[in-house]
Amino acid sequence: MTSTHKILQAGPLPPPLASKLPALCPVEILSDKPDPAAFLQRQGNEFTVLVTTGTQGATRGLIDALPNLQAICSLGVGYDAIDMDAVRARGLMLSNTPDVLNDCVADLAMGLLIDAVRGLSASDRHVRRGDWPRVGPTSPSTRVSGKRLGMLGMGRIGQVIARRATGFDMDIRYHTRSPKPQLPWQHEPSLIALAQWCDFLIVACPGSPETFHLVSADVLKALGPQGYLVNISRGTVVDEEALVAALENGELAGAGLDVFEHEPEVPAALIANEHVVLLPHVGSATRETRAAMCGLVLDNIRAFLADGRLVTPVGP
Ligand code: 8YV
Repeated sequence: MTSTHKILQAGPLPPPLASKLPALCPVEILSDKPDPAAFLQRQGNEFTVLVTTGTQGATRGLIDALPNLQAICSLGVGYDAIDMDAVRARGLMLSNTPDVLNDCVADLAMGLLIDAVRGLSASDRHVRRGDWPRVGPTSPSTRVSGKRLGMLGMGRIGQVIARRATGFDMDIRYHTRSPKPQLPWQHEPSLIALAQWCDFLIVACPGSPETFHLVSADVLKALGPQGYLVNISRGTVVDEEALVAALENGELAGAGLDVFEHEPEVPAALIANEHVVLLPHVGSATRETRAAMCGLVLDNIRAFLADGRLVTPVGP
């Protein structure tokens, strides 16, 4: 390992990762600096590696402030918060943490679906409020097994969700830009048609300018008053204002959301809605998966420091 490298850690990282960085090469933590902008101006040219997360990201401003940057190693599979134009323009290497989180994110998607459709969290609140002995159990909910599942996105995580849904005897179709003929599920070229067909729509596509607000007011209308939306990908894929309106107008039955357009801010109208299950972006947040993600970030940094390559590079 060469001593010419220096890591800039953008912000807080899980301890299994943060604690191991200093053994690799010198590290500075940007978010700990009293005046991060002044720090970057003074010392930005010292850093060759930026370690960040899918949610912390890396703005063009940050990348521009690091003139000797060579590699960005990010914790998380999604890299929509990293300015890809700046990455390409500078010819930077970028790694993410794919695959190791597929199972836990898929588990959470099924959990959100069952919770929203069967009203688990709402029923839990009912019992805790003491309503059971006073007014009886909650009203019957909606069946999950055997229903029609529409998948928006059918990448690595989407395929694991679809396999889980197969175990619930669901009929599955998916919408992606191009069909994946090797998969056993039917491709639907129109998202509106998919939403019209399905009972439940699960969003599992990456966040990007191309997927921004793909789940529009029209898509929600097509999903309809008996339909449920689940989002475990990025809040930006769903027009959140349209979602709030659809839920309030009874144009949608409910939703299970792990991600939000302006997270960690969650609209008050969603918080007040009994038909919505809200989670604080915890899809990959199990000890086992976070350990695997941290391990993969470390593997990428080690490989880069040793011979200038990444283990899980993003892009060509
Ligand atoms: C992480 C994620 O919570 O992998 C992703 O894209 O959104 C999550 O697994 C996040 O990246 C860590 O900050």
